[in-house]
Amino acid sequence: MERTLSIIKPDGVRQGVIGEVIRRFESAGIRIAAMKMLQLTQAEAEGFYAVHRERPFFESLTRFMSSGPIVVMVLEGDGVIARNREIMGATNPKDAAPGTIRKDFASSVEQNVVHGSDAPETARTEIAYFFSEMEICA
Ligand code: IDP
Repeated sequence: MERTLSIIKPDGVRQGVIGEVIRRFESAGIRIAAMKMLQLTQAEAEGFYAVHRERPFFESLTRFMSSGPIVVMVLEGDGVIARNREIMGATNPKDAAPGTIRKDFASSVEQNVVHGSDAPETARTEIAYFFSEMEICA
């Protein structure tokens, strides 16, 4: 069974769409195997997004990601990495398909409500960034 890391970003929490985002995952038959709410420091956000450190938006992105509480979840299901990214929609809400979370709730390419791992190896690293194996429910 595949696992992926999902984050409801600070803009999603501020908009009050935690429940709506979770509803979309559960309606798609995706199981939530772990969940918690926390606020990242900027250093922790930089650690999480380390692959983007050379990008021009890195400073702004990590400031945004540490600007308020987030909800982090481990999602589980067959092909959940790709299915989660379909439910999320394209990074830029302007390019996101109708009915996706980003199309419906994102305000910009940066403030785009949700994060989802993009591949099995990234999923493993990202899950381990937030959860110990004991915190993940079988
Ligand atoms: P993804 O979240 O759809 O996988 P990535 O390209 O991995 O997209 O980018 C990570 C995050 O960085 C995005 O979700 C978004 O918040 C932010 N980001 C990506 N591209 C830009 C940009 O051009 N300007 C500002 N922020 C960006």
